[in-house]
Amino acid sequence: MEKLIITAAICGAEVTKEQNPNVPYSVQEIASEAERAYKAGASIIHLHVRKEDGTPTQDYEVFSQCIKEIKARCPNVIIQPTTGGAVGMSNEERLTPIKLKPEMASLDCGTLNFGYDDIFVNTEKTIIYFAKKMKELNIKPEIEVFDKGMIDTALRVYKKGYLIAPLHFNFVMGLKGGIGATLRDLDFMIGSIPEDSTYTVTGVGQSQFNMAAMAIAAGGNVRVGFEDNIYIKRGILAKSNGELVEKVVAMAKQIGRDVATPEEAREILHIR
Ligand code: KMH
Ligand code: ZN
Repeated sequence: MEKLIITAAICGAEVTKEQNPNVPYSVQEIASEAERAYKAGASIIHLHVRKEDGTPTQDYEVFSQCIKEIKARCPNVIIQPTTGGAVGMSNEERLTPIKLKPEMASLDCGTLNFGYDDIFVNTEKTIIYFAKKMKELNIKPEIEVFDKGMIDTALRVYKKGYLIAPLHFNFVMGLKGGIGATLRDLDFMIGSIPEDSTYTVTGVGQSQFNMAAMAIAAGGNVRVGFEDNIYIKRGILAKSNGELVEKVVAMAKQIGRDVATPEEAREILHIR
């Protein structure tokens, strides 16, 4: 089995300090959380940024400062800025961080009800626009799919020539509005992607570690972090993203799966 790539989604756009005081907002807090996750074994940092008051932003300067600070503290880590941003942002706003030419960026491949009362809009035209820009800048997209139909959309976009194989998917599972978080759902998603693809599994909320266990055993990769889950176990808030990553590393060790360094992750994901 390939080594396990762990992604830490350290901050997200929606989660707040009111929910867990350890959620980072400032550049220094974000960089410290990235460092904790990296030291625990994360090779990819999925990056959202905030204004000082916690409001999500896609501001070029804030991304630039965070990336600089993370690079200084986490040599060689893969930084994957979001192009999803937060619900309601414009396409141009969402695309801002790719101007910094990161190695990777997220590429959301469909529209869905997002939680209880939001709609996260990604038309096929938008997806192609984003994919084209990433291809031009040689940025490896992490194809974010919240449901099976989004895999089909991504494959259509690939067939039109806007994505380069092997594709890398992130199955985001257990979000209200998207696919569930069960073994049957995961098996369906894995069986729906091309054989040469790689994939990461993100279990949202309570399903985070169940889904991580399934992904580790199946040979997939894992994303954890405050963006998706703020608890280390039921009812106990996580002290840091590092603590969440440590738990995944321990789970992998239990079944004898080694964890990839950033350089090994680049090789597995064909990042050139
Ligand atoms: N905040 C969500 C609306 C991504 O990073 O690409 C979108 C999101 C996905 O988090
Ligand atoms: Zn995100």
